[in-house]
Amino acid sequence: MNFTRLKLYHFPCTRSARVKWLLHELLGDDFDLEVVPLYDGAQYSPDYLLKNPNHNVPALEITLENGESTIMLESGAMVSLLADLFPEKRLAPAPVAFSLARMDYLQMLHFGTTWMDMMLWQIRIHTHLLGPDSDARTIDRYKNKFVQEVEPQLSARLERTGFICGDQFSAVDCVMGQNVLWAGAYGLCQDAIFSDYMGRLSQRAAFTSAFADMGDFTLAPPASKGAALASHFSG
Ligand SMILES: N[C@@H](CCC(=O)N[C@@H](CS)C(=O)NCC(=O)O)C(=O)O
Repeated sequence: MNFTRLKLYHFPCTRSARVKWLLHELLGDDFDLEVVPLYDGAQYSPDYLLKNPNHNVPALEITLENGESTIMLESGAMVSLLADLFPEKRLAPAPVAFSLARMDYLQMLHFGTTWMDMMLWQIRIHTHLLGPDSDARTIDRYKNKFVQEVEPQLSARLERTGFICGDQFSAVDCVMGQNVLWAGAYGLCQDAIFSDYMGRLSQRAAFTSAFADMGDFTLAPPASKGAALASHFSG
């Protein structure tokens, strides 16, 4: 079975930008995009909850060749699947026999979408989304952990090679690039090594396309909507 069309449910600069960026790398503009206005609470509409009970973006709608469609959730899984589906684009080491390159690629893809993501998410919700439930100690704890444990690991890689998994751009960089932008918005990843990395990434046409909507994003929901969303918005 193959697929005939892809549609991404997206909100600017969020985790769905990882997938949007990779789709631009793989398909140019030949995919569908629907913005889900998160700060209006559109992710809680009954229609959207049927697609994604986790009320978040990204969601990837995959139209199959028999005309049916299916929905995939989780940005890390999407990046992994999509990069493998287009081997000719060479954005992922092939999943064949054991290879150190594939091992490292999967490790960093999951590190970016789980461990790093968890810290950035805690910092984000406690800084901008939880209102009176926010806890400054949680922000400090995860900022310190990020600076002491995550940044040195990424820096060490970027001192050796131009991209996270070597001298060649890979799908992992769509995750890490978005994470570094996210971290930067919270005062992290400030060393020159990260701005140089972002400089290299931002030269890519697909990066420009993926973040062309950056101006539509604000870190905090508009004040009028923030309080209503705070009780259930997950970041
Ligand atoms: N683990 C999920 C997390 C997705 C996620 O939480 N997305 C946020 C934006 S970055 C969202 O849509 N939040 C809206 C909400 O929870 O109401 C993934 O990586 O796809």
